[in-house]
Amino acid sequence: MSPMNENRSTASGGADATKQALAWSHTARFYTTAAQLNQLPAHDLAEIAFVGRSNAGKSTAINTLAQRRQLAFASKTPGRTQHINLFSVGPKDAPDAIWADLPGYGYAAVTRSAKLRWQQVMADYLAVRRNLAVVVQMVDSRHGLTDLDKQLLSFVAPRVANGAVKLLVILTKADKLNRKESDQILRQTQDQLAEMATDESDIQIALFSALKKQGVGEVADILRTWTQNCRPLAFPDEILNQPEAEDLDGSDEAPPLPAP
Ligand SMILES: Nc1nc2c(ncn2[C@@H]2O[C@H](COP(=O)(O)OP(=O)(O)O)[C@@H](O)[C@H]2O)c(=O)[nH]1
Ligand SMILES: [Mg+2]
Repeated sequence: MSPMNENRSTASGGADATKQALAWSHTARFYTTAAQLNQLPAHDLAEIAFVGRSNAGKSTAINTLAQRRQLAFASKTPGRTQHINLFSVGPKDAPDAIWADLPGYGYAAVTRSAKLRWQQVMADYLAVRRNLAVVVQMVDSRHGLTDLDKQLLSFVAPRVANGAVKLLVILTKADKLNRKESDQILRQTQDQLAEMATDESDIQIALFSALKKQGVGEVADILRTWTQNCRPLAFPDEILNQPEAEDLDGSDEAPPLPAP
């Protein structure tokens, strides 16, 4: 774990906390899927959004965190999934968080119009989804933050700066790096994210390997701790008073959805 700001809440740490955090993340189960923002269900839970370039290892990381083989579909054809998939986490009768798996980005074969649509969906979601409490950005540790990753971060930067949204950057596939390379990418990413840091912000970076099960407990612990701590922060007045994202197709009726 690599906190950007020492005086903010960090994961609780310790073997017991890690065990509890992994038990918590293991409860993740499919909730619903939405083709567009206006289909996302209204709920009162903190939402943790997983974002990343296609092929960054997002689906694999979500499955590894949940300790489930196929919770998030690890696609062999990157760029195909444009839906937002929601998972509920916590006790069956009283979930305490929603994980949102957002569409991967940066797949070369996607058309320009599809790219523009993606940009609009992501910008709307990250800027105004009122439940959004945490953004988890998956970044391939061999490449570090790309221009597209930085563009995506810019959509949510104001809410990270005022502390309404916490940011965890996961450097994936860490098994592909040696110690020196890991240290280097960690430091480089830290320097880049320092530009977003304020007194209110909560930004962390974790090295992660699904293959070696590195960073799994640590990430689960950070997310669980943030879920427990961030609820009042997730709903500051200015966010509550903001309208939900613009409808993309003109209809404002969301279809009825099953309970989480
Ligand atoms: N070596 C290694 N490969 C990984 C790891 N995580 C994912 N991958 C591979 O990276 C590719 C993309 O993974 P996927 O989860 O589908 O990426 P997504 O497009 O971001 O959802 C797949 O071939 C995975 O097997 C990891 O921790 N280590
Ligand atoms: Mg995927």
